[in-house]
Amino acid sequence: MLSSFQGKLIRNEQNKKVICVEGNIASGKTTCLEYFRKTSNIEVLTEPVSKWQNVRGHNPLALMYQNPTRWGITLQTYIQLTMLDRHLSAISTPVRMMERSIFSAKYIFVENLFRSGKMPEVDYAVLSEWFDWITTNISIPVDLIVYLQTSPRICHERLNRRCREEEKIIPLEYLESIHQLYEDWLIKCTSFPIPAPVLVGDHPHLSMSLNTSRLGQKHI
Ligand code: DCP
Repeated sequence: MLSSFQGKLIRNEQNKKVICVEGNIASGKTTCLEYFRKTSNIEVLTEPVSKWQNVRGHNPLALMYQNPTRWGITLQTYIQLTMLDRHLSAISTPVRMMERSIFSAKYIFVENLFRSGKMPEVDYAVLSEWFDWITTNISIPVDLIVYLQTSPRICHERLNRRCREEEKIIPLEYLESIHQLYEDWLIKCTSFPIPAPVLVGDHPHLSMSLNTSRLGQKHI
């Protein structure tokens, strides 16, 4: 249920914790989340990729990969809406784990399209206005970010193995750009605000360290 506090819309779920699992395409987020799906007291929300592949009979995900300059804003506007819907849905258990967030949609994917010259400046400006309005007027609580830090080369191998139709044309360089943006955001803390402490899963060594935003990293 939504209510208002000092003009900002908030969800009344104070005692519930939200964990966002972040990482490159094919970094293993779904596998990680599926592990927790069997655990009671944890609700798991994977990304609504099937919606991005079929909105009223259209496939904006495929269109974006075919022509990012034309369809990037179409896909990212819809992703922003579906992620907001996920963030605001009622939480049924003490802990919610969700795949990615409205923050990485903007700070990683929209940013990548714009910086690589594939998104016109006006599209970037409109998406940024939407994002700023949402995050100014609606409270989107995140308690922890789990970052699956995986080498782009490993992601590329997995991508080729799983053969999702829309993703067949993704080159290694695309995954390297996404990786760099994630590193700048969650490890170097040099690009955008980080909404919660970051737990880093350092693949393939599987060691974990806690990055308390700009306070430095603490090993646990
Ligand atoms: N995508 C995008 N823009 C976003 C979010 C996702 O273009 N803001 C694209 C990237 C992928 C597809 O959507 O082609 C699915 O994204 P994920 O990487 O999140 O899902 P995966 O199933 O690849 O994750 P994993 O293999 O780690 O479970």
